[in-house]
Amino acid sequence: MSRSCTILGAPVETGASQPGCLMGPASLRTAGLLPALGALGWDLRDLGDLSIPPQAPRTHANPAIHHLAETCAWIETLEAAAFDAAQGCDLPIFMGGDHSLSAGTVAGMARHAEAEGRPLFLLWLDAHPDLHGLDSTESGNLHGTPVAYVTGQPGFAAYPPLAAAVAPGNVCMMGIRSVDPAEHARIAELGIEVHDMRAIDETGVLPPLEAFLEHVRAANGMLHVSLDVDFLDPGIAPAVGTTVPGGATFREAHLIMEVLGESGLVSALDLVELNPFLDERGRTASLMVELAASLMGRRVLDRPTRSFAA
Ligand code: Z70
Ligand code: MN
Ligand code: MN
Ligand code: MN
Repeated sequence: MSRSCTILGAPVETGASQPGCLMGPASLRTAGLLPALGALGWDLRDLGDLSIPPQAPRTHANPAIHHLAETCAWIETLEAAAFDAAQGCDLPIFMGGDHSLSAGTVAGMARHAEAEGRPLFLLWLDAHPDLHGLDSTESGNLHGTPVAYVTGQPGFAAYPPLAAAVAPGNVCMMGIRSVDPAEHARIAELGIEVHDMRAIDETGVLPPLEAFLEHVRAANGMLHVSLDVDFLDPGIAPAVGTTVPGGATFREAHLIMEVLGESGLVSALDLVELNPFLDERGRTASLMVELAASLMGRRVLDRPTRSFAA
């Protein structure tokens, strides 16, 4: 029996500093995400792109915050859509859209995991930890807040109430290389596992990834993988509003995706922050599709099953 995958587009751009992520789902479709996964034997169901109705503006005590009403509407819509998708398939893929959408998708997956009596783990592949509260964000770009929200941090009274939180100890971040002071303090306070680029340069990606997967497996956990385009080096992935030098290489990123796929532990995938307006002849969209295919089982050669596979 082939495994099932639901594809959902979330054309969210209100959480970012500049427009363009709205076109992300269309660009991933044009780059061939569906045929690539279909060729790998997945039983695909395409639910199209979600939308929210127009919102009346909402203000916040932090005057930097913009598009609060839209962000909250997206979180509510995506939380419900992710919960439903996870009930109905083995592995939903959420095509963004900026990273604020993960506040909804991870929250919905956390509710799904809780209903299944299993813990949810979160692998955050990003240049940024996205750990701001509504009080601490200076840019007001709400794509900088999802990890703080889904781990149940205080200061989110203006966001929809969270049904189930992800334990901070179940979060692993890789590729981090741009951290604001408030985020730095929160990482220390929560003890979140962060493998910054310095650590990856020292050890490579495999040892920390295998240790984390072993932890997920031992807990019979579900794993949500959230891939921000800016995890990748801007030289190979220019289509992102916030380019940060020194990102993951093509080979590091593919290795991570292949090992994740072989683990059999991945329960959901976000593909976020693709801004097609900034792309060069579609190469970032194509790379994101190739990375998704690596996670979903594409291989150059057959390999023996990895020891930690469930
Ligand atoms: C910065 C802020 C961010 C993504 C940029 C950047 C946040 N910490 N997140 N790109 N995905 O504005 O809060
Ligand atoms: Mn499921
Ligand atoms: Mn991000
Ligand atoms: Mn980022």
